[in-house]
Amino acid sequence: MARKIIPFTKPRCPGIFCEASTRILKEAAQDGVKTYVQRMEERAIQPCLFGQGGTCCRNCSFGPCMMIEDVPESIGICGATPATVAARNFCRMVACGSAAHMDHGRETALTFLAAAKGEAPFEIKDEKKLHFLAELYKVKTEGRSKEDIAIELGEKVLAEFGQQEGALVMTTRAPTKRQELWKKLGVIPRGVDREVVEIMHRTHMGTDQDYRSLIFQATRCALADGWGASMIASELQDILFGTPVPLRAVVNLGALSEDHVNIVIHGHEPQMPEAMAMVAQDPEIVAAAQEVGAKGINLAGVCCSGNEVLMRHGIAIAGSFIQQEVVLATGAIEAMVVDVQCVMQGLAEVAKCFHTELITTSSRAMIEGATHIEFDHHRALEIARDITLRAIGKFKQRRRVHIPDRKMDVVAGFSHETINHILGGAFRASYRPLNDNIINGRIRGVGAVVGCDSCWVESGRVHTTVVQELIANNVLVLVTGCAATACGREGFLRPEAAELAGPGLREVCETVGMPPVLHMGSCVDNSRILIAATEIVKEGGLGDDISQIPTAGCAPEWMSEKAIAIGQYFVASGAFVVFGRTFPTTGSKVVTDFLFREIEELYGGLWAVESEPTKMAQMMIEHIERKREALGIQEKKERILFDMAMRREL
Ligand code: MSK
Repeated sequence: MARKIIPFTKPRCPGIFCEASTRILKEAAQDGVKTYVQRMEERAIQPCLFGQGGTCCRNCSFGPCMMIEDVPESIGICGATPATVAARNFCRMVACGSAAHMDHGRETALTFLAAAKGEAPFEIKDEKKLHFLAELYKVKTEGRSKEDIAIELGEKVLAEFGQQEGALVMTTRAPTKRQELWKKLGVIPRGVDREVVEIMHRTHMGTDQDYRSLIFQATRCALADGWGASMIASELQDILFGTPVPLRAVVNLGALSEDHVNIVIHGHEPQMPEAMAMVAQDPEIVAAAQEVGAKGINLAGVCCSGNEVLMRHGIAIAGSFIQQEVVLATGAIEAMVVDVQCVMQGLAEVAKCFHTELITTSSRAMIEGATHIEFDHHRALEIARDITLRAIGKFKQRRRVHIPDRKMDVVAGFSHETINHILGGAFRASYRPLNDNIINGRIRGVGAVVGCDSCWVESGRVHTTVVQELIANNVLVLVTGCAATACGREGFLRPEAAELAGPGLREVCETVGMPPVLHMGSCVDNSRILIAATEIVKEGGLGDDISQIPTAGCAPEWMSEKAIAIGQYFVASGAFVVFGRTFPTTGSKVVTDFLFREIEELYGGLWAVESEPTKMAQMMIEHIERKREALGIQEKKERILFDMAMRREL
């Protein structure tokens, strides 16, 4: 049956900044393929303002109760105020976002343990980090094999998920002053899962009704994410799959190959992608691909699965979150293999328009219309092999293929350990040069640009405008997630991008040969930014807490609940965090004022919202300059050029 032609008018959807993606979306529309662009156009109902501002309560069947804060009689039937409802909804977003990272962390710990016991086909790659974590978790290392150490470490880490009392071990990595503050405020997370359960309980009808108390628990939960589950995930993944070091790769649709079997991995947990990467090199598999007329297997990533394998193997990223349907619409994908988070349900319909097999691999994330092949880390390679052979079997069914000639070189994989080495050298790894350059003003500060890309803005442009403004003002930028991919597409992750930086930052980047925008990984790897900030504090000269160092963060195109959890743990760690376009509590001035102002008195960090990217960057720069002023380093010290007379005098 011929498919209906869907116009590509996009009055509501601003589309993607990347011209190649827009072209593919247009072609797909002409072929009757429906993507997020048409779904936006076809939606008869506009976003609900109550829902958007957080003042719609549907936690019991008295409601839904929609509220307007300035109208006195506009409260819930139970008496709940707009502030209570907005805080509850905010809490639930934090709980859901944190839970996603927590389940990711748990899955990683289970794989780690299985690998240590020889029950999964992965091995310990970073022994140094294993020993570091063992010491942190008080696991004896002397005279023990790495597997033995890893088993005890894995068990201790897993126990933290169900822990009821005490404190998560990773929180002890924060600056001492920050830990003391958290202790005083009572927000140190007691266990990973407990904090999510407590939010769900507190937000049940008729339970916690004080917005400050609710946000207190949201903070404890978010810290269990950033300084708990996410950090556990990043660190154990590094031990198992290798700590990233900078490597060259490419990003964007042009990474797909016309003469290879293209398999795209999409989602978040790196176990399946790692197994797929191992199998793709297997000579038998390559021979099987050649038998059907392909040159071999081309593995490419989407979203954070892509970031994970990009920074460990140099495997290309075909697209960010917003490009996931575009990748399929090239007609060049034999299989898209997905696990958890950020996988659009619309993929199933798009895949049906082509020969592509959409394969789900996690029982926690099933999609109607997809093939389900459950991933089991014990049989990781066997399953990866099955999936790859299925993809090979699809190669001859290809019809129209259009791979845009558009890809960009990137240098990715800046773990906080790498920053240590790249700035301090191989033998004297240290954050000292970074701190010194911040103190002398060559680098004004550090900005983090993270998070998703959005359908409500010209996707990618907001990220890159913020980044361009920051680096032009000598702010070193750290990126993760889909923001990193957007920056990669536009060439910001290359050392050559130093040309766009202000003179101070440019000088530093050119001296060490690094880009002014450092790719630090996936969503869980925002925990690497926490560690990098802590290292700056520990190195000295820039205060004794994260709230004092000249830093600011933003998620210009955020869309997921994980972004809210991430933002809240950064704020609770002392950072200034700006979100783009919308913020989920704006229906309540009371709660928004608390998060945008009062919270700074408690944690030294605060939230803000700003849609215009240049203004967003300026807000971050102003915050950075305020911090410099407070530290007494606001003036760039003049470089003294020694003439002969001065040298003689010396
Ligand atoms: S994948 S949470 S769209 S960054 Fe981590 Fe991208 Fe946002 Fe998902």
